[in-house]
Amino acid sequence: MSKIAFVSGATSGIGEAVALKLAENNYDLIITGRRGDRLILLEERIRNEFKVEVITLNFDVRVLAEVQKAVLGLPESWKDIDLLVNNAGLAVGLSSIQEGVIDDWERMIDTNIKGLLYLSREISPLMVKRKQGHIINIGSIAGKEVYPNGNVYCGTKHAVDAITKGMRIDLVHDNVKVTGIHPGMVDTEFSLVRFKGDRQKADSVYNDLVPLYADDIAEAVLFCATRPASVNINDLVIMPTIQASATIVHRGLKTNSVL
Ligand code: NDP
Ligand code: 8X3
Repeated sequence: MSKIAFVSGATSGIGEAVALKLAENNYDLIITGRRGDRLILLEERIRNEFKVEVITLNFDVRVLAEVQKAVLGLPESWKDIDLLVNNAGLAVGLSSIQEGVIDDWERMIDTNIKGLLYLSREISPLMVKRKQGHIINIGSIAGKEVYPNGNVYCGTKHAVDAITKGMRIDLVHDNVKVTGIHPGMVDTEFSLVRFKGDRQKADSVYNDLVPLYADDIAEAVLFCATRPASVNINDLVIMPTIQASATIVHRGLKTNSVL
């Protein structure tokens, strides 16, 4: 029987790559996000390329009632979720604390912390009931270090790191694994979202370097999800080779690009 994975934020970037990777490896999938048109396209692609079942759930992780309705409304057999990948998240803006935009802060806190909590609150009891399951939280190097003007985004990802550790303690007696994966720079729509659609600014983040690609993180998710029952990967920090820390990046010609 196929395992069931629930992937939040599957409409682009890391979440989309994770969904495709898991489908390729025979997981049935629940894919979620706000952009319904993209969910439908991904659903079609997965159905065409892989012989697995797919359900799409179109909701905003910031809205508790929507999260509850989405999970509660799943067909009973789909509630046996084996793997939850808490991936939906974003950075909005890059400014000092004294010039910060309150609405940007709220979007990050509501999505990265509260959204992850809402989904975990709804899905972890289903795992506890079955005494099996695995939650993988996508944190960030920004949850391990802090960088200039990253204040609130870094705060939300530090919270994800702490919540991940707390979840592991709470769920250990019920045989539910909890893993944190913390990437450095990944070339996705992340910077386009952070810079509010400014393509030039977003592209400049990945200029002259070889970043991580979403598929690199998807590989790591698959690795963590497929360890033996007796093994859990607690924490993974994954960086592009050219990035030594949140702020130290070697920029040079893109000689290794796989694109
Ligand atoms: P993308 O912008 O490509 O993808 C973000 C995903 O999150 C989209 O599918 C988006 O879907 C979803 N999402 C955002 N807000 C909401 C919301 N309110 N409700 C539901 N879904 C939402 O970025 P990445 O793939 O890079 O980001 C994925 C995760 O990886 C994030 O948690 C990010 O913080 C983390 N990360 C990214 C890094 C990077 O360098 N790219 C590095 C380290 C961590 P939609 O808009 O359709 O709702
Ligand atoms: C995304 C990576 O370095 O922009 O989490 O914070 S970074």
